[in-house]
Amino acid sequence: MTVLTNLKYYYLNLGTQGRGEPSRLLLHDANVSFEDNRLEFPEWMALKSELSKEYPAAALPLLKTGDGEYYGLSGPLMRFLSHELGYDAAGKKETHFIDQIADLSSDWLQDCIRLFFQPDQRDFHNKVFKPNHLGRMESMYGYHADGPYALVSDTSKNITTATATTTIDYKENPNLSKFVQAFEDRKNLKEYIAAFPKDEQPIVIPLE
Ligand SMILES: N[C@@H](CCC(=O)N[C@@H](CS)C(=O)NCC(=O)O)C(=O)O
Repeated sequence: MTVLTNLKYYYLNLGTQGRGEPSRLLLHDANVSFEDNRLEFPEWMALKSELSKEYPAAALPLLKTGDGEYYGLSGPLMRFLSHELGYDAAGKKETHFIDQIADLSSDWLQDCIRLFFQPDQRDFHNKVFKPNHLGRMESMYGYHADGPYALVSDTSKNITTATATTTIDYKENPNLSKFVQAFEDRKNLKEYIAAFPKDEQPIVIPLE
């Protein structure tokens, strides 16, 4: 078991948007303290060239543990942390179900991230991609009808879904609504989520 002490977490300075927030939420949920480094792009480029040997994946998010090891990329890092923190699903079938949600969440996030670079595509995104992603999640979170969590009982891998960069119409998506409410009420997350900025604007990254 890796000792999760003296943790240094790295992601771009994108507020709650992008791929950085799920692991932050997981660490907060587990009450694990960490140094939260929100990097400007040039800072990341400097770190990236410094780490080229130790961390060939060379992308964020990234966690450095107290023993000097690097663990990165949103899905693999969530799986690693979930395992180390004892949040794993109980069996193969449950693990597979959660993995499917993680995969769909990643697709959703990627479509949202594309909008950082192509904000003019937002109408198309809202009309075509967003309903598709919402429909998939609504179906996954409705499968175990006793919800509110993906597997009924709570497990951290729900966290990826909770932070997809979008707004949700809760009337149209009752299963997701139930999940988000339960998630936001979690003991160690309540205060943290309540302090999220209320006026966060969609990220726009101009192409050089
Ligand atoms: N599939 C990876 C994607 C990683 C990725 O592309 N991260 C972006 C930030 S969201 C990044 O590091 N961009 C800067 C770079 O590639 O140097 C994940 O889910 O973490």
